Amino acid sequence: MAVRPRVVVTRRVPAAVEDRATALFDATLNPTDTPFTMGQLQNAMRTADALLPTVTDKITAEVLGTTPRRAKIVANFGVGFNNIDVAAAKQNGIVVTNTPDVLTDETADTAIALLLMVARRLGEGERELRAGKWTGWRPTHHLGTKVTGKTLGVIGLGRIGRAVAKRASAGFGMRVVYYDPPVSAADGKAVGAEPRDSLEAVLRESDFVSLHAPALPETRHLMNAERLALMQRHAFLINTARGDLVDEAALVRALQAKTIAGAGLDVFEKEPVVTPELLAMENVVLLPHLGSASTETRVAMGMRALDNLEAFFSEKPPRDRVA
Ligand code: 8YV
Repeated sequence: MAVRPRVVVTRRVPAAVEDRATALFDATLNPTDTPFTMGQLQNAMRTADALLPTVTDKITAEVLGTTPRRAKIVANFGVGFNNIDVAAAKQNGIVVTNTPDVLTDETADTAIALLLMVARRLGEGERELRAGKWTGWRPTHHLGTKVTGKTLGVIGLGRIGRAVAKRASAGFGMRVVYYDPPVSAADGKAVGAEPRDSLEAVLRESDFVSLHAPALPETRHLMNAERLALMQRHAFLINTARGDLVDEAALVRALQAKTIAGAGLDVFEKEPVVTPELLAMENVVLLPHLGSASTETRVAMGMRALDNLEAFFSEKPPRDRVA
C-alpha cells in the first residue's frame, strides 16, 4: 500500500478500531458521531476510496451512483446490510462487505435476554421498583410464564438462529422447532432443534417465536397480521433481527387485541422511532438496538471491517464480500 487509501468512517467506533483505521489508512473519523446526511455520504463517495458505514447510513442507489466517484468499496460495520442497496452497488462495480460471526453470541444472548424479560415480566418489575412502588414480597406479585419445557420457534436457523436454539435447548431445557428450508434436520439436531415444513406450523406450535431472518424484500413484514394471528394467545414474539420483518402496526393491534401475550423487541421499522403504543405496554420489552453491544464485539466488528478493507486494498479477496 504505497499511497494510503482514503477511508471515511461514518460514526464513532471503539478507540482501538479508530486507532487501527488511522494507522492503516488516511482515515477520516467522525468525532461528533453525528449521523451523515445524504450529501455527506455522497461527498465521501466522491472523495474517499472507501466508506465504513453503519446501520444508520442509508447507502442508497443515489449515494452509490454519485458521480464523479472515487469509492470502490463499502465495508459495512454490521452483519446485516439492508442499509445498503446491494443491487446498485453491483451495478456500479462497488464491493460490499459485512461483519459476520463476531456478533453471533451477543445477538443470541440479547434474544434470550428479551425472552426471559418478557416471560418473567422483569422490565415491569424493575420499573415498579425504581418508581418506588414496590410494597414488598407477596406470593402473587408479577407472576410470569415458566420458560423451561416450553417451545421456542426459531425463524431462520443461520448463525444467530443456531446460537439461540443451542442456548434455549441446552441452557433452558426448551423444546426448539425451526423453519429454514435449506437447513437439514441433521444440522438442526446439532443445536437441539427440530425442523417444521412451514413458518405457519412453527407459529402455531410455539410458546415463543424468535426471528432470525435477514431483511430482504421477500422477508419484509414476514410477521404480518395473518401470521401474527397464527400465534397462540399466550405466545411471545422476539425480534433481534431487523424491524422490517414485523408489521409494527399489526403487532400493536395483536397486542391490543391480546391475540398474543407480549413481545421483546431490539429492532424497529423506523429506528429510532418506536410506534408510540408499544411504549405504553407493560407486556412489551423494548431495547434500543443493542443486539451486538458489548465492547469486545463492537471492537471485533470494527476490526473485521478494517480486515476487509485491508484485504481489498492489498488486492486480496475480502473475507466477507457480499457484493
Ligand atoms: C449492529 C446489527 O449494531 O450487525 C448488525 O446487523 O444489527 C447490529 O449488531 C449494527 O448493524 C451496526 O451497524
